[in-house]
Amino acid sequence: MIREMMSYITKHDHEVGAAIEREFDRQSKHIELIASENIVSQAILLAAGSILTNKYAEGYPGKRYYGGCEEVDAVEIAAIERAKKLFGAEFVNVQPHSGASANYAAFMVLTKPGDTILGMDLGHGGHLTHGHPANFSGKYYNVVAYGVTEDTQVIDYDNVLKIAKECKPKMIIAGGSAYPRTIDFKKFSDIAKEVGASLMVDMAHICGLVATGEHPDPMPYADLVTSTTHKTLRGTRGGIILTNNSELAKKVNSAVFPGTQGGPLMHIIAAKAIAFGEALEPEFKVYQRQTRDNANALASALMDKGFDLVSGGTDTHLMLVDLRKFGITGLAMEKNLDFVHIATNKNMIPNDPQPASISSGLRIGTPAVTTRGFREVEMEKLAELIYLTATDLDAKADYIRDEVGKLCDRFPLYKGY
Ligand code: DSN
Repeated sequence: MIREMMSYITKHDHEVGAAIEREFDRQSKHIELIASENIVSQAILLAAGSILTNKYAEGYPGKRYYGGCEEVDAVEIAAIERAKKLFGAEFVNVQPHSGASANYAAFMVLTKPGDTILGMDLGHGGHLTHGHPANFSGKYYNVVAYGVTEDTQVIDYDNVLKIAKECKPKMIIAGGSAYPRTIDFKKFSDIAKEVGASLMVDMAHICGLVATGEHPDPMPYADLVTSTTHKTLRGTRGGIILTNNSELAKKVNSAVFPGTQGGPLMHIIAAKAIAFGEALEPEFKVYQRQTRDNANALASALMDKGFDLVSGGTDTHLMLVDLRKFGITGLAMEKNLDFVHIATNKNMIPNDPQPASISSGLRIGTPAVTTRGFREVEMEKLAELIYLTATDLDAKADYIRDEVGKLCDRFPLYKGY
């Protein structure tokens, strides 16, 4: 099916189709360790490429600004009901185009421009939309940041409380994009209550783990929870907002449409509905457990090879390698791994002496390789290949590429495509 779709596109538009075919080849023959990426099912791919892209449906099910919305209503209702069940949420908005769009709408609900917000520093594992100066969140808000401790490199909740008491934020944000440890949402909620702030949780990275109980659930504690749908959740690229508060739910709907978006992407909402359906299957829990077990195995194997990991390990699907001991930057390591067909990304470590464009860290995650079928024994092999890349690339590049090729052949991207 995928092969036929690609050759159809190439016949119709060679420039674009050939690029898609080359990208399919890259994904098939390279090992994907970028913590925020995954591999969706063929049903999700087909729904995302379906004729629902033809439809305008501004508004919400039963209250649209266009005719002919009966079937897209059915699709959006399915997505909402499945997401409610999956996350134990009373209200879900499935229209945000992305995690950043979901966060933008959540900010509109819980804050006004000029308010003080307290989020995790990007350099300590936070996210661009949690107050970075180059993002809307940093431009329109008075941003105060918390980080991790100097020694244990985990969130110090007493310090978060101290900062919150000093800056009296309107909203506190919990969650990040490179924090490898469990987040205590109850502690964040207690802090928010103590200083009279709202609590927004961005669970984009850990969404799949939360859905299956592999990470504590933010729903009982947060005013609003935002997420992407394409990371550990293994769905199409997109965003969602969840809440158990009916008043906030109405405001969320207005903030998404017409507040920050126009017509929803109904083909993407259909693909999200399928992803939520897949995540409700028992197999998904096994997958999330294995993703964590693999991360744990890879973290241990890397530490055995002498690598330092920020916070000394992981509780989730990702880890952050501090490369300084090996005398190589994050940028150089990312490029060297790419050269041997392993995809990762450079990442700042806490108090990084390097600028973000170079970085001293490498972020590694196991969602995509676990989807392909990799298990603990393959994590040992990956640790060996990463170690050789860091220490002996010139002599070992051919060996590493061969080993990557063998793994990719044993665990195909799509079976019987
Ligand atoms: N860019 C995403 C990540 O890689 O974590 C976060 O939005």
